[in-house]
Amino acid sequence: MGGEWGQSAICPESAQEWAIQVGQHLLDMDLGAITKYSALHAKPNGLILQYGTAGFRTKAEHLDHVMFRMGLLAVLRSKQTKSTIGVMVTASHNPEEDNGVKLVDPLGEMLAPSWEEHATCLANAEEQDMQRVLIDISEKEAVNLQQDAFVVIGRDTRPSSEKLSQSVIDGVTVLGGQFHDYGLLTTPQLHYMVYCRNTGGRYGKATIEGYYQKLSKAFVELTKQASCSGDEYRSLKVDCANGIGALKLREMEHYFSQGLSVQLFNDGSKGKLNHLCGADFVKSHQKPPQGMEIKSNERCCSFDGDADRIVYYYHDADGHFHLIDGDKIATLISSFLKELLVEIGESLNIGVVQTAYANGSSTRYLEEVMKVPVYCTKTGVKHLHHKAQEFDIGVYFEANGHGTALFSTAVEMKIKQSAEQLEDKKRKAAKMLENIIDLFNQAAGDAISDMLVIEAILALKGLTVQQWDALYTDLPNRQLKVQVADRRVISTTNAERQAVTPPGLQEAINDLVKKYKLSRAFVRPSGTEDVVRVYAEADSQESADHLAHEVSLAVFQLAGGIGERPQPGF
Ligand code: NG1
Ligand code: ZN
Repeated sequence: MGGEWGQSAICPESAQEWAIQVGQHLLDMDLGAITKYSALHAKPNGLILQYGTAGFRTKAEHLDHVMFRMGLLAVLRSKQTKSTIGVMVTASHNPEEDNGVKLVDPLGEMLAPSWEEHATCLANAEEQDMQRVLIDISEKEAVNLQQDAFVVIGRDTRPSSEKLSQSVIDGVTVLGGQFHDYGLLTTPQLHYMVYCRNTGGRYGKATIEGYYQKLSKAFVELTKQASCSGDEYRSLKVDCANGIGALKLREMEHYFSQGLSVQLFNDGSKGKLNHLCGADFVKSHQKPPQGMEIKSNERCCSFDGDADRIVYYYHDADGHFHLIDGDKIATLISSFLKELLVEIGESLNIGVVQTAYANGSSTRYLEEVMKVPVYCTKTGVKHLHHKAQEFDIGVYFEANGHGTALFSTAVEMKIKQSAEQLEDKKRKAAKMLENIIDLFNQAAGDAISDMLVIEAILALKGLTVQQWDALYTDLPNRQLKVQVADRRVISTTNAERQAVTPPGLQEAINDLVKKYKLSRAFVRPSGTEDVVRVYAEADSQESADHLAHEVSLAVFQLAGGIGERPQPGF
């Protein structure tokens, strides 16, 4: 920490007196130091932010105080859980000028909901209320302030990230926490580190080398068993969104090169982060990224800016673009896992978890053809992750390509035993499953890990990208955004598939949906942007587009639209 002491808004001595009245143990926080350092990371006047679906996200220049305060909060959470807590500085697929921060809980999971509220409270506290809010949180959560705290920090490649992660470190140190700064990491790598550290190394080594080795070993073992070889299965074009994924994939590629050769595009050497490239661009525009030349039937994929999402795509012989999104990834993975279980002779329960954005065809295919139960949760990976934990094997994916598979401890042990005890074919299948389990990042959706899982499955099954795509045909769909004065006027139920307020909106949507075949539509306030999202699907692209437009108009009229009325055409 450097620089001059700033002018503090509250006199440290009087704050100290007040704290003594509140409770003796509070003296364990150096309130004077907090006030002084906090003033060096002052909150801009009037700025209100909310800990949303993926932490805080906004323009980077507004985030210095939030970073400092999340450093403080991470220490309290670490003391409370007696575990290592992670702090990731990233704004994922948002434009380069934005940034964000999220906390990672002990098992690599997203922060617990009650602490999300504390995060919002702390981030919005005026300078003079900071101490009171910290004390409040400590009391509510019965934090033992004498407990040691350890925080690990990672950041993406945004120009603003290094300085902002230094502000997190300032927050950690002022509350007496210890830390390890991993520097540049993908978001899922930070989740992995947290998970490793809190499970005594059983999950893996908490180093970047440990991550590369664990995943690559499993991948190479798997692909050795693939009977199909040749370039078709062994090369892949990867659009890295000009982000951290490029750096980490480049570091890692020599570990797995005997199983797969990757060609990197948008590797950050020229273009801007997430600009006209990356998984979010490809999924929402349903077209290939700029900066990548695609020959027909070549297998390609895109990561997002912090490499926790992945989508695949290809051009067919007629030059048509085909997107393979998170739903089809979940289908490939769950089908493969189910087949392996049948081969091993184990009847374990597999469930697939999706959100309302999952294409209707994928849900139908999983339920009716694959006979796999499917569950729908609210948007945001924490909801999917928790639901997936209820199964022996839970596969979860958002349509946008964020997802992974979770295996219960009992399953992991059972499969390990089977791999040692069973004979021949069954043993081979159990070994395969053992390696697949190691290849997944069970702490969070991970573009690198998912890419290797998918590549291994395609090689083992001898599937081309077209054959994979042909599992089912997506229903045409359209996603739109509507600007409203206050998006909180929209509340939803039934995993966000129905609007409860404002009055009349759901009825209007129901009437519109009735006009089209195989149709479905829903609206919800975004958790990461100040917009209302509209989703529609129908039997043709034209119908999906019309329906989405009509629903947007209904939102605009009934939920306080601002600016220009939504126009047809995209
Ligand atoms: P919001 O802005 O709440 O729709 C978006 C994605 C989520 C999730 C978060 C976090 C869609 C429709 N929404 O959330 O799935 O990935 O960002 O990054 O894709
Ligand atoms: Zn991301």
